[in-house]
Amino acid sequence: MMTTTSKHDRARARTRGEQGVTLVELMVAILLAAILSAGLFYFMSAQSAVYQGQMKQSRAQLNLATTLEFLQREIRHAGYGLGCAQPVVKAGAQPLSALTVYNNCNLLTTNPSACPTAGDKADSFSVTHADVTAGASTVTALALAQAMSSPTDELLVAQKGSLQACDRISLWSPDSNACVLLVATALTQLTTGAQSGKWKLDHGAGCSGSGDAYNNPAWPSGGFGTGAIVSRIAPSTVARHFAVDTSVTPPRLVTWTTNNANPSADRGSGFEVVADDIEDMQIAWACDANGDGVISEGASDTDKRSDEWAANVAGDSAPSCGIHPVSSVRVTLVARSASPDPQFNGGRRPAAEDRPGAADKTAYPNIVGTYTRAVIVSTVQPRNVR
Ligand SMILES: [Ca+2]
Ligand SMILES: [Ca+2]
Ligand SMILES: [Ca+2]
Repeated sequence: MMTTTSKHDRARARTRGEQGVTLVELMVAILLAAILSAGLFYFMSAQSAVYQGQMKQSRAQLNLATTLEFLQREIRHAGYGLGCAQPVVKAGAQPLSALTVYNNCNLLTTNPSACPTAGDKADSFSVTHADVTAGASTVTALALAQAMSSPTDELLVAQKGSLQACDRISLWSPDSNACVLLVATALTQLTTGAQSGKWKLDHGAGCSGSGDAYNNPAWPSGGFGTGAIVSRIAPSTVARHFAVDTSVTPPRLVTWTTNNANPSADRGSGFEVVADDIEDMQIAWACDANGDGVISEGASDTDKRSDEWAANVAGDSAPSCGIHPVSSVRVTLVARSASPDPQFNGGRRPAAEDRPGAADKTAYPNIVGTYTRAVIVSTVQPRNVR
């Protein structure tokens, strides 16, 4: 009896649909679960992309900070041990300048004499300073015994002091603050004539070719008068060059040393990488050209073309510093992620100084997505560029 009743109840329950689920119910449940899972997955992957982007950004910023610190130290030391009161900062090339800015010129690949004077590419720069461990104690000051109105005039000093052939020397006029750097290729004591007893410092070819590279400096218009200071430069000085290597992907900041007038032709044993993933380096420099105690910078592009900063706007011309020293150098570095983010398509290299920005799709048309970037700007006061 019990068995009969139980079977009857189960049959009745099935008939009323009070137990189990139908196929339609099951499909609806699966569909809802799929929609929820997709939403969750989308949310998680979006969070992951944000996280990855933030990681790229912070890596780029760390890279920039350490790179900039290194460059600041090099620029602050520029001129140390040169014995020159005003080592040169300019757009052209001169071996052993304390600090030389090559605007829109890649020293890795371009002879500085062929550098354009205006443009929109990464800048390069060179610094020269004595090796700190070797010290600058070898600077020996002598006085010019007769005026030199041109570089081909004889260079005479009353004593030769500790000078030796092939020493590098600087010639500095305290009156005009003019300064040039030369190599004394030979020393000879004169035995006849009015200048008998004086020492003649040859400054032409010789000394394993280095004289050829050095001894053709741009001569100041007023020349050097009698009494101008002749200093022996610390022997460990060597010019160090910095440029963005764009021949690799991603671009990187590299450095190498040579005193050759064309650093691109002499990279010695190659170059060293200062930092990976550096897309742009821009250098602007300033002096108090009007001597009012303030370095002025224009607010508008038009004003920037006539202010006391050089290379801070497209189409700029350098201020006439005269006897006023270059007292500020502004470095801008742009770091770029090593790989583009496929989910990000609005990337641009930001504008910096005289270089306009550019969309990734213009600069790198074949990439999928665009890059993450970080920018750092810092102004450095060179200590020995007086
Ligand atoms: Ca520039
Ligand atoms: Ca001023
Ligand atoms: Ca300017």
